[in-house]
Amino acid sequence: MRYFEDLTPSTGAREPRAWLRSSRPRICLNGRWRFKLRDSAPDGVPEIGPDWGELEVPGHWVLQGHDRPRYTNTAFPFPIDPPYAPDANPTGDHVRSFDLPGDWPADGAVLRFEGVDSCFKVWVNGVEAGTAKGSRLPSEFTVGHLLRPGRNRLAVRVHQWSSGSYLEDQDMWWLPGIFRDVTLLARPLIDDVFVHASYDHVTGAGTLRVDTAPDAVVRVPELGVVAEPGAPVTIGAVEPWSAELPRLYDATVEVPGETVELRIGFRTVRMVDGLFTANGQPLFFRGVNRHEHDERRGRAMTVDAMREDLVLMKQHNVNAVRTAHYPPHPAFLDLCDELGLWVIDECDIETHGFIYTDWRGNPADDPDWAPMMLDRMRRMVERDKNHPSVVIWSLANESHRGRNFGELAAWTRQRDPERALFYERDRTYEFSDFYSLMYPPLEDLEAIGTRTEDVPEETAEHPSLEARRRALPFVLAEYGHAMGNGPGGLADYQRILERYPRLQGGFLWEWIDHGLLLPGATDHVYGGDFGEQLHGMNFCIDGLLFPDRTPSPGLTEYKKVIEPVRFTGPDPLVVHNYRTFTSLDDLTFLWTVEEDGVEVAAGNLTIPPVPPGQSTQVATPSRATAGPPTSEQVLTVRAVLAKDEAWATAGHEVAWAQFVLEQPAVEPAPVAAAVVDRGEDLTLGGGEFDRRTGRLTRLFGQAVDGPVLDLWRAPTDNDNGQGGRNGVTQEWRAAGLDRLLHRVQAVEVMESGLVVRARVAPEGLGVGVRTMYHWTADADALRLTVDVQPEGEWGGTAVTPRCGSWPRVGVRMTLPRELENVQWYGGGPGEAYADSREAARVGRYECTVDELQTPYVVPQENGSRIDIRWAELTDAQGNGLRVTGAPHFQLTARRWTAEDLERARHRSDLTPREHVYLNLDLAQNGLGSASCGPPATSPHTLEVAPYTFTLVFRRAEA
Ligand code: IPT
Repeated sequence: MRYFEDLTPSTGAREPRAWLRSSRPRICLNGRWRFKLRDSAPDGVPEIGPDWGELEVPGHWVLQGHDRPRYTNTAFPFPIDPPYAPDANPTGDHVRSFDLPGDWPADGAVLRFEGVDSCFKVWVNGVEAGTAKGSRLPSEFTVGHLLRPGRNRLAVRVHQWSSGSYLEDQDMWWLPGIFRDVTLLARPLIDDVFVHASYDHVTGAGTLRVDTAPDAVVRVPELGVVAEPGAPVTIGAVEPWSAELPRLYDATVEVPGETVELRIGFRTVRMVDGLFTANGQPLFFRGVNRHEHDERRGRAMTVDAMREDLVLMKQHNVNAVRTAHYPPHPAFLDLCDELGLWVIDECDIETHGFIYTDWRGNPADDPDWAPMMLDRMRRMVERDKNHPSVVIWSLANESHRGRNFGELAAWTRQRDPERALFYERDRTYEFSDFYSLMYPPLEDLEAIGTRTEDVPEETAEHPSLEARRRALPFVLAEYGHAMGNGPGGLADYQRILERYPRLQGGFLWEWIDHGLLLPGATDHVYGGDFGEQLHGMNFCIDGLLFPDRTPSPGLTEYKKVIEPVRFTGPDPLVVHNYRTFTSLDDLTFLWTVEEDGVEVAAGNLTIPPVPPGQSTQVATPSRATAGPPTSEQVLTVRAVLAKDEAWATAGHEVAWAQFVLEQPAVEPAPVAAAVVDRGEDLTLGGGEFDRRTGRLTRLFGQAVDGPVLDLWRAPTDNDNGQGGRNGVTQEWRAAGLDRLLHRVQAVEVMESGLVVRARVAPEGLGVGVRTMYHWTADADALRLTVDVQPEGEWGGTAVTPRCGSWPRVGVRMTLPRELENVQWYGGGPGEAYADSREAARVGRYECTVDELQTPYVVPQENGSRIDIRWAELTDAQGNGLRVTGAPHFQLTARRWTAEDLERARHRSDLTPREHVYLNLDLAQNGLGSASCGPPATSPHTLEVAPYTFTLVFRRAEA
């Protein structure tokens, strides 16, 4: 059997050990390598030929012009024929030379690969040094005896498919290559270091034990520690490490000829009474699942991009990361130690594609595969064992049940009893310290919180396993599928997560969109863009960041929902500290009072010390007004950083809240002006109407068309559901909402104004909406009240399904393209929807129509602003229209129609038309998370029901 298909994890590789910063000489072998791609695995030693090109290492050849990247979600892009690879097995030969300096130590050398996808063989000066599998894990080979003075030649043959691929079916692009660093190290004298640094939260003492070379000296200068390996040292008082206060102590481990530099964090994690604790306190994860992704470099991440990820997480109140679904580049964990995040480090194991054999042959349950799996667990634990940020080892993702996990768990518990274990997919949770699920509906989460959840089938007949499972704390491994526009419902999840102690938080799916920008391209690609038959479409475009790392509205919403400081009020105004370990001393509290969005008073709030978990009452700032309120008065309170932190500068906002202090009296109805009948058209106040259609043709001098009732929106990924399941789009289309026609029944000139009666209904069906547009006017305002009455069989018939909700209820109209500047007073600055609106704060905003668009990789409904009191659309001279709502309305404006948006598959498919298309909505349906989870639920759904709303149009003038 060929080495890339056998079940040997590696040949010639050294024992796994910690990732260390050593003073021993090293040579970085990243850079330009010679490269040749073959379509199947060749024999013999790679030899550079005239047809060889060059390749950047670390990198993926498929992102550098050779072959193509491939995306599947669960399906293996090769037959399920373990452990074999198809003959068509893209194989990249990489060759480079390097010079050994004259002073290179003569006592040996180690060649280290941080990550090669998926299997490789390495030669030094034409002699084989070894082979390895395990893409996201390091491999080291002893090569001193193969080196020669001066010029040396290194050759690496990388096979895209191997037996290892059956363990690497994560939902992501298949990206072969040497994608992490390659280094030549002088033979380590300190082979390994295992730091055990615990913290006693009762006494405040730290205990340090460092297992390493017997002749080494361990030093922690700041603590005056000079210790021997293996001997525990107690330090009377240390500052503990936590994600909130990531205190690190510099340390060294020294032998003659080598110094290893470490950063030690003292912390103790433990299960106490069924809860996962650190330093004596139960933890609560406000987490994200993070894949390594760069729009151009794939998983060949730069340290800058890693830091950017973590800075953005910290800035958005995220305190935990699950390294979905493999160990990250080791530098990432260093940064987690430094910046402060709790980490679930996940092993590079996922056998998801075996769902298509109904799990027949699943490696996780086949003892022949145990060595390959255990090898991966060992390489992760040994590499990452010195990071205080890593508090939980995850055995794998989505690999069903399997006895091999018993072996992984047993080995890990013995090797590192100081951390917890996690595995979500085995419903007995036999090998996990946590109960966990993905994407449960709210009711299920509530039941888990109260320990009243159903007994899983798998433990039904095993009372002791079931009792164990039921006593476990719960962590949401994945929820809130951020595909396209969404997720919705985060505030609802958070409310339940925070209510029950058993629920220790969760990890949103997922951090970043996996959209790729290929060389020369301007639009991101996803599955199917190369005409592949088998692909996962845009299912991995489901991040809180766009592919270029710009935060999406979903991340802004998450930041608000998980704020570590909360305010309730306005009277009494109470500040709550939701942190676990730290007070609020690092924050400054500010307030403003605005009248109709204009600041009229501001100041600082003085807050007494608030210990973690506590709250305090403060005086409500206000600005007294005499007489009945004539404007809306809003109090905003904010908590901002008092000084610079490693991840943000002073003034960075951590938390905020708003309270409406006063509401103005309702605007009186305008004195009725009379309709002027001019035959073909009618005039009422500032409006000119087409007599036949009852639609406006001019509005305060602007050429317009509409408004007409609109119920449709370009479906979002979450509207569509997963493979048609849970989605609402199907129901909406079945009810014909995507093909509504209008029939004007009457245009009636009344004393009170103009009444247009219409029926809006889909082709082919009997359902419809009786719509009445009632127009009245006075000298400067034109007022429209829209009355909507569903009629017919919305509840379904024997042959048509029920339609329970509408995408939107509102009106649509077209405006001149020049009205491209938007100003509004209401929710902002970003988009918001019924179940994703926590981050929208009331204020005055302005931007262009183009800036209103949220650039989802796959075009879909986006950009809606919520709670709008008034909005203006004006041209460059400041002339245009002003709209006021009663009640508040939602607004979208774009240069294309909802239908254009719906048809587009990529952003470049959207071409601006000659008009601005304006939607003024009473409401839209919530977003939900049904692309992989539950749909929007009441009260965020827009029921099929009668509705009435009013819009007032005025002239906007410069
Ligand atoms: C879950 C996977 O763990 C994750 O990798 C991703 O595919 C996610 O779904 C959807 O984007 S598995 C699913 C069966 C819940």
